[in-house]
Formats: sequence, structure tokens, C-alpha cells
Amino acid sequence: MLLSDVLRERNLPALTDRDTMLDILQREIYGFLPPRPDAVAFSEEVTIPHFCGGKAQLRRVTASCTIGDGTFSFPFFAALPSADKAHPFFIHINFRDCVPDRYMPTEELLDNGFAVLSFCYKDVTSDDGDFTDGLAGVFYPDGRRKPTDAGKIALWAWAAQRVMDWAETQSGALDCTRGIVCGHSRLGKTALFTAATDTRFSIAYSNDSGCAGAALARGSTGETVRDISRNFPFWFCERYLQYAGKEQSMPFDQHYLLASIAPRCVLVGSASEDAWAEPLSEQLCCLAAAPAFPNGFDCPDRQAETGEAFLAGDVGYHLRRGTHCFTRDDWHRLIQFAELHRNKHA
Ligand code: GTR
Repeated sequence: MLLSDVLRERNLPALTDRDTMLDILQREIYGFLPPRPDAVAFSEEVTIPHFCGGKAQLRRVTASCTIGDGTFSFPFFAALPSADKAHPFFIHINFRDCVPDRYMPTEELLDNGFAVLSFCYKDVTSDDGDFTDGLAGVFYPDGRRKPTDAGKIALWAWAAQRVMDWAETQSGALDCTRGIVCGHSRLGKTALFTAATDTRFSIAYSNDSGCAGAALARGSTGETVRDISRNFPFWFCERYLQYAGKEQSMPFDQHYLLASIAPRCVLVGSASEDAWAEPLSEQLCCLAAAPAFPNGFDCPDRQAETGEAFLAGDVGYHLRRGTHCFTRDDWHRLIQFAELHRNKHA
């Protein structure tokens, strides 16, 4: 089975320019990213001065954002290596606020020369239909949205961009030409949207993000637009819900999301037993987005075998053995990809 033949049968809308794709993605799927805050201030405390036996310092930072007459604060953590130089770094949008965490082997990431910034998405706004909670309540005081207003994914992405604002104030310790945003599953969708809408990120990594993330909707045998819009309508803008069961009429598909990250780099990770996120539709999405990137997708014209990784192009893909999870193997692929593409955008 040739990958290119399968892709042709999916009958996707053609790629277009980034501004147009971003406009469509925001209007039709995620809602428009809210504007930057009028001001953002940071306060920090060192929570563990000799983290991992002195390899790093662990700080808890609070970002306080002024938005019109309102304010919104949320915490994040920064594990900063002790070595006196500017490090590449991950901004990991996480399910929990633990450092380390079962999805985040912090010490190992430090050992590979990366700083690790992370926050818990629920500290930004709840993962449900309550739009009065947290950041949502600042933008929508009565909890009601217009059809193209931001859903929860766009609000979590907005917060990841505030962590990047802080990183830019740390020029001695962090190399902002090498900021990487990453996340798993719903937070993989969020990582892709974060980098698509903010060119400061040099790499985005989506792990098992699936439907409305890195998987094409047309022809998917995993989660469908109907499934996701029934179970998680609040992740999206209201207009997305009209496409349940009508994938063929969507004026976009998920390759627009990957292509909006170009000319920067994006890595997509799938897991062999994760049929819900659907590895084949994720790999096909990489192939469909490739023309937007200077160094495309360096992949043979066939489906990946379990354990394979195609990391040489600006779009990378890997297929890990196992189930839906953000594992050390996934992080190793991401580190490999980041090292290969380290001098691209400096
Ligand atoms: C599932 C959802 C997926 C994925 C996953 C997760 O229930 O259907 O789209 O986002 O949750 O985030 O763990």
C-alpha cells in the first residue's frame, strides 16, 4: 500500500497560505485565540534550590495577566539547569502540576541539556463546559461564547504562550530560538495549536493527539468529529460541531494545523495500539502538510512499522509500540528530533 495513493483517496482541500489556514482553523475548529494580555507580570519562588542533586533549580512562577479590567493568574514550574549558559527548553502542557511527573521524566530531560517548563492545564481553566472558570471567566464573564470564540484548547494554548513570555525574560538561562512546545492527547492538540498561532516556538510535538490534532478527519478509522464534538464540545468553538458526520464538507482538514507551523518544525508521535488516535491518519497528515515546509517529510511511501521514526525532514513522525501514553521513548524521539534540527531557526 503506497501512502501517497491512500492520501489521494482522502480527497483533502489543498493547502493555502498560512494566514488563510489560521483564519479557517480558528473560525471553524478552535475559535479565535484571544489577544495578548495588556500586561503580564511574573513572580517567582525557588521551591527546590538543589533539584536532582544540584543539577538544576526548581522554581514556581506565577504569571499575572492584566486583561482589560480583569486579571488572571496561573502558576507554572521551571526546572533550570545549573550550567551557566542558555539552554533549549520544553514547554510541556501537562495534565498535572507534578515535577517530575509520569508523563515528564524531568531529570532525564535535564541530563540531555534541556530546561523543562510545565504547567497543569486545569490551573488555566477547567476541562469542561464551564466558561466562567479561570481564564475563560475573564474573557466570558457571563460564561457565554459567540460561535467563533475560543474553546478550551485555545485558552490552554494562550497560557502556554504566556510561559513563552516568561522564557523571553530569562535570556541567560534559556535559548529562545530553541523553545519546544509539547503535550499528549488533548494537550497534543493544544501544543500544535500553540505553535501554529505563535511563531516563537521552534518545534511543536504532538503525542497521540488524534482527532482535531495530528490525525486527518477524512477517512479516519479512529475518533470522529461526531465522537469528539459529542463528548468534548467545549474544547472547540461552536462552529466545529456542525461538521459531525460531515467531514467531507469541511473547508479544511488537520494538515492545515501542521502546515501553519511551517517553516518551523513539527514532530508527530503515534502509538501502535492507539487506534482511537489512529496512527495511519496521523502519518498521512504529515505527508499532506509536507509541501508547506522547506524540507518536507522525509518518509518512504508506505505506512511506518512499529518502532520506526522519520526525523530528517521539517515534519517528523514516529510510531512507538504500545498504548495511549506519553512515555520516555516518546521523549527520546523528541530529543533526537530537536538535536537534528537544532540550528534551523537560530
Ligand atoms: C479522549 C479523546 C481524545 C483524546 C483523549 C485525551 O477521550 O477522545 O480526543 O484527546 O481523550 O486527551 O486523553
